[in-house]
Amino acid sequence: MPTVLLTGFEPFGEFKSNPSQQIAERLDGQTVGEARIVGLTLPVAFGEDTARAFAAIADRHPALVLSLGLNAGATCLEVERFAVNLRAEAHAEGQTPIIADGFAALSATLDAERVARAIRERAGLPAQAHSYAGSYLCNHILYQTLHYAQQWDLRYRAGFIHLPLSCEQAIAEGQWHRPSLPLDSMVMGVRAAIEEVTRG
Ligand code: PCA
Repeated sequence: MPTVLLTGFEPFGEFKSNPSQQIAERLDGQTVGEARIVGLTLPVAFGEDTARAFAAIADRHPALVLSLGLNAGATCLEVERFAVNLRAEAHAEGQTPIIADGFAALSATLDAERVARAIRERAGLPAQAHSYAGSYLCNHILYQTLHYAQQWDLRYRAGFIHLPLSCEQAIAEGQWHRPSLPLDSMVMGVRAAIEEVTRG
């Protein structure tokens, strides 16, 4: 049975929770379609995220590394097409390359359009393919997992889904003026995404 490494992030910035962490924890140990899920929470810190993710990749040999993160303000699930070779610290000016002499952008090794359609049609949730994952930790983990696979000739696929706030979080954290989706629904959306990528 193939393994899917499903990563989420710890809370960061103004947020006290992160739906990506909650979903990775919720699906940890479960079977989705034909795949066994290993859920992993990553720190929102450049270098610490990859240290933890690379150790899990070496240990678990996943067929798919699907990373999740929060994009407060997103109106739907955003399946990222690209990661760019740029990183910006929170509240700092300027951007630097993630990998010196690395490709300017790497394409997620899943079909973002197909995954977004599967989330809409099978989970009944709004989702769209999206250009790229920004220049903070979410972009960093996607770029790094794609680069690591290339560098070591590993055969896993890698992708990223940005999530809106959960409704529960929006209410608990005074964020009700921003768009949100129920956490249970987003769990179904992520399950649909995993099924779509891992089925034959
Ligand atoms: N979202 C941030 C980092 C962690 C997270 O959940 C991002 O979009 O980069």
